[in-house]
Amino acid sequence: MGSARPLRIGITCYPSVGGSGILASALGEELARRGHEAHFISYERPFRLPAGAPRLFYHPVVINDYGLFKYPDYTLPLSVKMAEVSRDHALDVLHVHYAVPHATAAILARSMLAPPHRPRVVTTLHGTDTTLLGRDPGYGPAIRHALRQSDAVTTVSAFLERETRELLAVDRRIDVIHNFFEPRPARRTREEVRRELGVGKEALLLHASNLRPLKRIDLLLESVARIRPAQSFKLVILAGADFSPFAPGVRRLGLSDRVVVRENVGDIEDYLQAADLGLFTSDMESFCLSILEAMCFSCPSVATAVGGIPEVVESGRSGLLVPPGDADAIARAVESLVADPGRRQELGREAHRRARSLFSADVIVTKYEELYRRVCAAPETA
Ligand code: GMT
Repeated sequence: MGSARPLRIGITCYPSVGGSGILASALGEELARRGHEAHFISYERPFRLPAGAPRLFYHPVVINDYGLFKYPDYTLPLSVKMAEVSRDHALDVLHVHYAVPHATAAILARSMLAPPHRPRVVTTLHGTDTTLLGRDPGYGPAIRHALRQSDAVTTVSAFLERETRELLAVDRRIDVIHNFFEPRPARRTREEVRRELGVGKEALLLHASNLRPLKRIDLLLESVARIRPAQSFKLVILAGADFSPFAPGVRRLGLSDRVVVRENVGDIEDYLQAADLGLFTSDMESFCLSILEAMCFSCPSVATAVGGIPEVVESGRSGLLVPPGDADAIARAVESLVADPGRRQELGREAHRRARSLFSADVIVTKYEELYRRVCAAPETA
């Protein structure tokens, strides 16, 4: 950063378990560590945000429930809080993660302020804000407007940049800044965690997600049910949502002694370091942060070749990619690595090297800092 003055960045994200919130929290933490101020503005404190860290602040958005409204409104109180924090803390930038409704709220907040108090607005698209909501006629025009009005727009993969241009007809500069992950030290040993999960000599497969339909938990279970020998693995599912709707599927497929579920785990590092292989069966991912989290622990993944995943994993070098929706292909790829620990380790070593060289805080946070400085030096977007 040299001798440039520290920046004051407002960050808005979904604070619950989910890749965009995890990324935004980690970014704020790293910015504060580098001497900047990071002000989180959201309805809850992001769950991985450390308490008491210097230069890291949280400003809650209070939502009142008025009887007149059938649906509670978040966008307006969020924009008012964004304007208030921007003015009171002289924010340079409002950086919003996930366009809906955060980008719209930020544009509104900026227009509420007199010119000297106006922050620049940076919008980071994470995935379904383009690929799902961008197609929705009830959202698309508002997203397109907010992207045009933002001072900078970033996407977490080149795939998502292309999708955004195509689906939202956005003709402006978009910076691709991939996700990063900086693991925290595990709190327990690998052996302790494997003991907790009841894993002996079997290979430990790991899946982590919020279980939404596009994660294809049905396909995940169907695929592991086809792995032979059936006793060669256990699968731990780190569920960021209630797993009970999938429990009948586990029983029906005879997987009750193969699948262990842990819901809403904060210390994912404990499990990541204990795993041998990640397994991700999504129909769509703009990036798939969970794959990167595993790579940081030298754990390669078998994953579907969709969206931005091929930017994260080079198939055959740092993991194995398989066609989407193909339970047999997934099972065969997993079997090949369960049976060959040497090959697994080779892929794991390359996965770790790739994670550190392309997707570390050092590389990625520096890109965000450069972007902030660029938009601050440029004239305001009208
Ligand atoms: O866009 C979403 O579905 C939500 C978002 C989240 O909060 O989990 O996920 C997206 O952002 C992550 C972080 O950038 C990416 O790793 C995920 O691939 C992406 N999800 C999809 O594209 C479906």
